[in-house]
Amino acid sequence: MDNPTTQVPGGLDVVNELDARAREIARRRTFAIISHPDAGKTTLTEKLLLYAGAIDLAGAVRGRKTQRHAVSDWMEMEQQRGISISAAALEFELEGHHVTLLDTPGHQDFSEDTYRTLLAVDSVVMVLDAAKGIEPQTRKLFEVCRARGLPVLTFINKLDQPSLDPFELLDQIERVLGIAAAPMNWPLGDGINFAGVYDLESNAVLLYERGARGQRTEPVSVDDPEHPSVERLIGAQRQRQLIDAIAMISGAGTRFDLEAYRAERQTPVFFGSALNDFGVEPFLRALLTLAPSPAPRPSDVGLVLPTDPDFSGFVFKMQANMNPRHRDRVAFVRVCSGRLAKDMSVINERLGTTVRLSRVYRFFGRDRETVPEAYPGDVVGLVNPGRLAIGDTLYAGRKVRFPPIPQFPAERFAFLRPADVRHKRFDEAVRQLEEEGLMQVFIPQTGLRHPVIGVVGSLQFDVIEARLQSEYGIKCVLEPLPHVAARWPVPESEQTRPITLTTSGVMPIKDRHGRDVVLFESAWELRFVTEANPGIRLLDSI
Ligand SMILES: Nc1nc2c(ncn2[C@@H]2O[C@H](COP(=O)(O)OP(=O)(O)OP(=O)(O)O)[C@@H](O)[C@H]2O)c(=O)[nH]1
Ligand SMILES: [Mg+2]
Repeated sequence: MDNPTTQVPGGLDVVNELDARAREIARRRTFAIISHPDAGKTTLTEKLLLYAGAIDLAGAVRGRKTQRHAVSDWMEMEQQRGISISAAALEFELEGHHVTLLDTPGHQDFSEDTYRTLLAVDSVVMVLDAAKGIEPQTRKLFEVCRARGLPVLTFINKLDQPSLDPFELLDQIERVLGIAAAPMNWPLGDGINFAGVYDLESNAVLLYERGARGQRTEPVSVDDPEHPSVERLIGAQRQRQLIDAIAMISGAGTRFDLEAYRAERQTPVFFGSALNDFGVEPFLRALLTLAPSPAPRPSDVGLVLPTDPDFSGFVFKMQANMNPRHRDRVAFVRVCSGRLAKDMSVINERLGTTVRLSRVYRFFGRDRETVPEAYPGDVVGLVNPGRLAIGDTLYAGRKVRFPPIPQFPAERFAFLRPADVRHKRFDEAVRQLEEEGLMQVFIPQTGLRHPVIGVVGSLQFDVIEARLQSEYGIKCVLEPLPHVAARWPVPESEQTRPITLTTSGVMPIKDRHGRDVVLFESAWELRFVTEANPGIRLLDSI
C-alpha cells in the first residue's frame, strides 16, 4: 500500500489519529460475567473492582440493612432479595487497560437482559460453583456464547466449601459444554481443607489463609511441585495429590493455548473463592492479558472493524430511573467503530433522524459521569428522550445497520391496573418499562381496556410491581391470566380472509402499534387456530 499520508486529506494528522485510536482499541477489554444463579458473579465482580482499586470496600450481595451493597446490584429489589435482576455496567482503568465489565443476572426469568448484554461484549467470564459444576442456566448461556463466537474464561468459585473433584469439574466442562478445559491453577484441597492453589504456569503456591479476607497474599514461587519447600507449605498429603494431579494433566489433560482460547476451542480454568478474595487477583491479571480486545462486528454492509474511521454503535439496553437524582431513561450503547465525541451528531438508522450527543456517560453501577469521548469496546449511556430503542444502530459517515435484537416471546400474561384508577403517570410508567424490554404490552379492545402485559418469567411480574411502586409511586394490581402465548396473525396474501377464532381459550387483542395479536391459553388452542387458518401465519414476534 502507498504511504497513507500522501493519500488522505489531512496528511499526518489523520495517521496520528488512526494510531491513537488503534492504541485505545488495543487496550480495551469488554466482557460479561455469566452463570447459573448464585454461582457468585456479583461477588466476583465486586472483588474484581476491589482489586482494580475501583472501590475501597467490597459490598455484600445479601447484607444487613446497614451494610454496603455490591455496586452492580444497585436496584432496590436486587438488594432486598440478594439476586441480580438487571445487567450492570462497570468501567474502570487498570494497568493501562480500559475495562468494561457487565455483571449479568443468572435467573432465567431475566435471561433476555443477559442475552442482550452478550451482544455487547467481546468475551465472557463463566463462573461455576465448585460444589455444583455445570448447572442448566450456565449451559444455556454458554450455548449463546458459542453461537456468538465469544471466548470464555472460567472461574470455579467457592473452593472454601466442600467441592466436586477438580477433575470431575473439568470433565463436566468438556462433556456437557463440549469445550476443552485447560487448568491454569490447581486447587489444594477444598472446604475446610482448602489450602490454596498451585499456579501451573509459573510454579507458585498461593496460600489461602482463613480469615485473611482483603489482605493480599503473595504467591510463593517454587522450583517444582516435588520440591521439599512445597511440602513445608501445604503438607505431605496435599503435595502427593498435587504431584499426581500434575502428572495426569501433563499426560492426558488440556494445556493452555492462547490461540485455542481465542478461537473458542478451549476455556482456561481458574480455581478460587470470590467471597474470600482468593484467586481473584491472578484471575484479573489473566483477564487483562488473555481476553481479546474489541472484535469486528457483522452488519448489513459486511464486517465493521473497530478501526474503521466512522463512528458506529448500537443500543443493547435501556434502563429508566437508575439514579433517584436523575429520573431519566438511559440507552446503553456499545461502540463498535470510530470515535464517539461529546456534541457529535449521529444518525439513528431506524428513524433516519439526527441525534446530538450533548451528554455521553460512562457507568459504574448506578453512578455515572460524563466522558468527552469513547472508543470501540466502550459501553456508554445516552440519556434517551424517547427516540432511542433497543436494537437501534447509531452511525456517523458510512451508513450501517447492525443485526436486530430479537425479543423473547412472552409466556405469561396478566392484566395490569393501578390500584388508584385515576393515576395520571400510569400510562407513561408502563410505556417506559415496556421500552426497557421488561415486558410486552397489549391493549384489549373491549371492557375497561387495562393493559395486558406479557413476560417470559413470573419473577418479572414482581419486578414490574416493585418498580412501579418504588420508581413511579404507583401501587398496582396484577391479575394473572391463563394465557401462555401471543401471536401476530399475518396473512400470506391480500386475498386471505380475516382470521377466524372459533374456539374458546383465545383472546383477540392489539399491540401498542394497533396491530392484531391473539393470546392463547395453551398450545392446543394455538394449534387449532393455526390449522383453521391455513393462509395466515402466526408470528411469535414482529
Ligand atoms: N462460601 C462462599 N460463598 C460465596 C462465594 N462467592 C459467593 N458466595 C455467596 O454465594 C451467594 C450468591 O452470590 P452472588 O454473587 O449473588 O451470585 P450471582 O451469581 O451474582 O447470583 P445472581 O446474580 O442472582 O445470578 C452469596 O450469598 C455469596 O455471598 C465463595 O467464594 N464462597
Ligand atoms: Mg448477581
